[in-house]
Amino acid sequence: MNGKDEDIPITKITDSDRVQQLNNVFKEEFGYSPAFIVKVPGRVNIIGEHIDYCGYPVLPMALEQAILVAVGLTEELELQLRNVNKTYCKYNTKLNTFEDITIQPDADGKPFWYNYVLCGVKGAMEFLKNKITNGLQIYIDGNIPPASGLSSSSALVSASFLSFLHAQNVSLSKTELAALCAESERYIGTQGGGMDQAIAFLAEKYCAQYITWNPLQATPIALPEDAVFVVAHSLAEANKAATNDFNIRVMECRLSAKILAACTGIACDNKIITLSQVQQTLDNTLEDMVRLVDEYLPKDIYTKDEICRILETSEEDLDHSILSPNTRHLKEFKLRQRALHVYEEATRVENFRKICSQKPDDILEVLGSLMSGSHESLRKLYECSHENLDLLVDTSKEVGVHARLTGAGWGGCVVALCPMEKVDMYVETLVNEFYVKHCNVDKFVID
Ligand code: ADP
Ligand code: NG1
Ligand code: MG
Repeated sequence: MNGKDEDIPITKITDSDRVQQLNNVFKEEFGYSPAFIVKVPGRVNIIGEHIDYCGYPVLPMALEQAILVAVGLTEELELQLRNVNKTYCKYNTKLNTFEDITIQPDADGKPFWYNYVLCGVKGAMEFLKNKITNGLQIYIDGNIPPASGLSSSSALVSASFLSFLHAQNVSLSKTELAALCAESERYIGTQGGGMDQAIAFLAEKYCAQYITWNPLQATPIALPEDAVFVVAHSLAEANKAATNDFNIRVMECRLSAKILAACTGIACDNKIITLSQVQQTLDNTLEDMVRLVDEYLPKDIYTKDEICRILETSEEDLDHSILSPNTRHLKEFKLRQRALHVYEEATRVENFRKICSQKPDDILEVLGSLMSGSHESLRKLYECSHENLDLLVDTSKEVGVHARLTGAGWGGCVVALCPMEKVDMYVETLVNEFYVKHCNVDKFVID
């Protein structure tokens, strides 16, 4: 922790301070102490971006920053929400059935903060088939930077789901919780994979997790001891449910999978919607899949008409069997670029994992190059970067540090792999060359 302005005393707020404060504000508001407190961490994804929803493994690790939820039980079947951060308004609602819980954004299409809590509650009530015995009074304290690719949304959804379930005296395994929370978060409108909820429940201290799907599994990966993973904010926020950018990418991947399946002779009545299902069905390597993308998806842009022709389907069918409500109006899609990113990023994840266990002498350089490759692909093929993210990555490169955007992108954070002995120099460079020069920031808290 450093402070540029030496006069400002900066004290780190510990978890137990936060719990104490939360207990106090809960008691002030509701007149009694909470029955229990739930904590769910944010995460940084080391590598494997925008491939979880295509069925490919990812490599995230949990952060210290977390959502804390203090819960009290009521006989009345109602939900009362309060937030330590007063920019997040109070919210109360009756709890009837999960079907009654509507999750609507504001007039500008941006979700209300409490919609994420409602996702968790709706999902839990659906799982419980509306058989609930307690209402909840909830006080929330979060310190994961919101809308920054560090999974504040999933920590909030997952903490709400878990709080609700525990309040009804129901328990589930961690993998069941992760899968149900991933489904619940889709009520917000984004068709995400399950990475954020998986790491929220399956993280372990001091390692990343290699997360695989069907069945959901997490394998701890020890990262090099002389590496420091620095997370730096681009100072641009991006709420994923407020635009259709995220869902467009998910749909483009689904459409590419459908076309690759059709062109390689996989039966038309198949249920294939992910690029990994195509690979598995063909029993191909990832390299083979890159070649198939070149062969069968040669164009930069595909029109909806063209896609319908290739898939021998109607626009109506495409709209309802593949596309999400907020992407049905689109007339053009980028398929080659997105599929290429997915297969190559999946390859980078495999290589990253291999290198972590082989531990070659130049391990930091090799892992770093994979992270740089990931960013280039996200910038050029997936088009989900942001000028500030690119600037952070380029600034890092100038001092020999590899960095990449982490999370969905369009803003948020980068994660950099920095050799331990370079950390002070690296952080100072980011402060001077990015935050001061480009963002006019002159006060810092570096955690
Ligand atoms: P992220 O990359 O952080 O997951 P999302 O766009 O998916 O970003 O979700 C961010 C949204 O989650 C915020 O705009 C806010 O509505 C909600 N959120 C995050 N943290 C909190 C918090 N501490 N309290 C209330 N709402 C929060
Ligand atoms: P963020 O940026 O934290 O909201 C999203 C998705 C992940 C994953 C990443 C990109 C959700 C809840 N999260 O994360 O599943 O696809 O983008 O790798 O949809
Ligand atoms: Mg999110």
